[in-house]
Amino acid sequence: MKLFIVIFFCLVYQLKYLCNSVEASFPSVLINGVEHETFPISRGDETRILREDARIPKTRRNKELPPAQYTWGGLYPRDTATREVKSLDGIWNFRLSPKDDPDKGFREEWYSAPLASSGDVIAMAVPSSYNDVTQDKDLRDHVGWAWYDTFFMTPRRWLEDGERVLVRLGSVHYSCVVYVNGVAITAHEGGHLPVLADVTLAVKPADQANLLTVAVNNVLTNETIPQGEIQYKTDETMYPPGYFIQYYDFDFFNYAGIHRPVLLYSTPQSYIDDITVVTDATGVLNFTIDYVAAAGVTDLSCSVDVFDANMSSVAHADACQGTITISNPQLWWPYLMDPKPGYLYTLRASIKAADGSLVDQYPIRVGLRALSWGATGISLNGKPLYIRGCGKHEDSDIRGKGFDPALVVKDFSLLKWLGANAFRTSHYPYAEEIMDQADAEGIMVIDESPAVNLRTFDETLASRHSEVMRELVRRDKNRPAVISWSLANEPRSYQAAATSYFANVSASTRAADGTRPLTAAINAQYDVDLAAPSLDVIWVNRYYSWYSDTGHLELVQQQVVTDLTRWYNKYNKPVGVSEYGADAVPGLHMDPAYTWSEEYQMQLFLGNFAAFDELRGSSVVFMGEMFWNFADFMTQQGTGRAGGNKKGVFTRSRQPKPTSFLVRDRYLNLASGKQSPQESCRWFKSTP
Ligand code: BDP
Repeated sequence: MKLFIVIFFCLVYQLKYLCNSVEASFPSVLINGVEHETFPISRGDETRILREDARIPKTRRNKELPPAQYTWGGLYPRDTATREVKSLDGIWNFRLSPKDDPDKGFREEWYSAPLASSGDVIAMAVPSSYNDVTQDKDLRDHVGWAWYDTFFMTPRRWLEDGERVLVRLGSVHYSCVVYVNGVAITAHEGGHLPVLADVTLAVKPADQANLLTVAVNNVLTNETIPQGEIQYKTDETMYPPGYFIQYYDFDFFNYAGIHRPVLLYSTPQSYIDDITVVTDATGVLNFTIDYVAAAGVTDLSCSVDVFDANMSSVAHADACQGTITISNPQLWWPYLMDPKPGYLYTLRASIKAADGSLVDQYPIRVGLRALSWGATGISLNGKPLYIRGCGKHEDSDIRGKGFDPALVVKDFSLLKWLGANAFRTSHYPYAEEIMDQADAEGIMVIDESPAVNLRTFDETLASRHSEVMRELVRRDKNRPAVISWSLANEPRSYQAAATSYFANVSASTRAADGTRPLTAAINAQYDVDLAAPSLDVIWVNRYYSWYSDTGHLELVQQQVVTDLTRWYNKYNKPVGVSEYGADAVPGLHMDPAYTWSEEYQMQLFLGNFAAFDELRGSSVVFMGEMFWNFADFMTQQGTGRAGGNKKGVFTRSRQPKPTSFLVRDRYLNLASGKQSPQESCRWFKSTP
């Protein structure tokens, strides 16, 4: 009874709290030619807005910026015969703009001189999220603008040779303005995808240092992807004046900052802008080289050389677009599907001047493989695929979402230890360095957009979403590991507007790349979801015995089988489970299994395994299983989260929970086909 009363009061309190939070609506501003809700900085009833010229200072208004820079991060910077790369990673200077005065840095022009000259700075690691690197709660929970700066030198030979000079930030979350020597060079919206700034005209002579300033804003609104909302707490009896929070309902911490490497690099004035490769499983490789010719340059020509893994030349063509055939092709195979998984050729594209001299050269790694899908499932090189994988996060202690090569190596090592052949980039595009590793290790990727937990659907959001998909496709289109584009995770796809929304985003994504099936990780029920008709294959997130029928592990098998069979019968498209799982606090043991214990997590996995085996033996085209999650990860604070989400089969520091051994046993058996997966794990099942 006491408990009941407590719960009742909690509910009443919660309702009141929700009613107090109003969704303010703000005038919009133009950022990069796109209308945006402005960042609210005061109470809902006396809203001030960031002026357009506060975002993009007068010195360089957005209308002067070349539009291509907003959507194309360019080819990944690599050292080649014609290009050079310098890392700008390290420890930069950093300052937050006060939460209640977010435009201070713009008003006071913090970008016009070193940050240290306009106030106090702290040291900040780049790349890293800024949230967890100090003991400061305000920094961890900051909402609004943060400022970074550092100095760089431009190598003399780049300037003497008249090279283009570029700065590329692998990802900045969420939106940013990049300045060099006080001039706003570019702005980008959206974390998880690269930001490219052509700084050729802004850099100083080689013997003078250049100031690179990056202003970063982590605010999410209903028009950003992912969505969020600034909520004002207007009851001044309960909240200080002007109090607001950043609301978001996705289940991972909204880490912010410069998350991926920052690279300074050069290219010639005429340069290779993009390369597109489409292969099959017979050694045929179609290629297109897009280049940009410098003013006045007319007669450039292209050639392509293909090298095997030992860098021996295996094919050559003189064309900007065409087909080459590689004899005795070594195909790209996923891990445990071939003794040499992840075999990569190198395709080196060159552009040459009329006299035959080399102008620009750029290599990409290419895997020869053919992907097909249809009513019977997904096949690679003519062999049916069964996906054994998981959802992941870019997440670790201290760094948050900051790129860390040691973590990448560890995670691939663990994925292979598990016997996994795939992961989904839940819930946003991962670093290119991670994707490179997936290509090289033969780990397939379902490449997901940042559209996590979409709450509303309209044309503005659909066009932004399509733009993000085009950016993602352009970045990852040549990767053999990418076997599918995931448009979204758990959209509210039961809303009527979801039908045209997903038809629209699917059509534009298919137009960008028709060589991979489209999907989404759906949590709506099969009879109300409106996204699936626009998808090629259907993945669903299902938490039986965790978020529904909690504690009733005996129901898992039946419920998963019933649910997936319904989806399949309705659409006759391949179906799979993209998420299932249970939180387990490392070291918490309770037998018989009880929620949050390691035993409960294990039993829940076993129930799902049994369901998957039943589905595999049925008429359902069941394409695979992906547990949630690879490792424990940080979330926003909440009563349902104990120091973050604990659904990892590894801890956040990548140590195994017992469930990881069950997965390993199953995945290795599935891969080898030696022992039926039903037979494996028998020793653990509570009912013999
Ligand atoms: C799913 C979400 C995922 C969450 C997971 C959970 O897709 O982001 O972390 O639930 O609750 O619905 O653990």
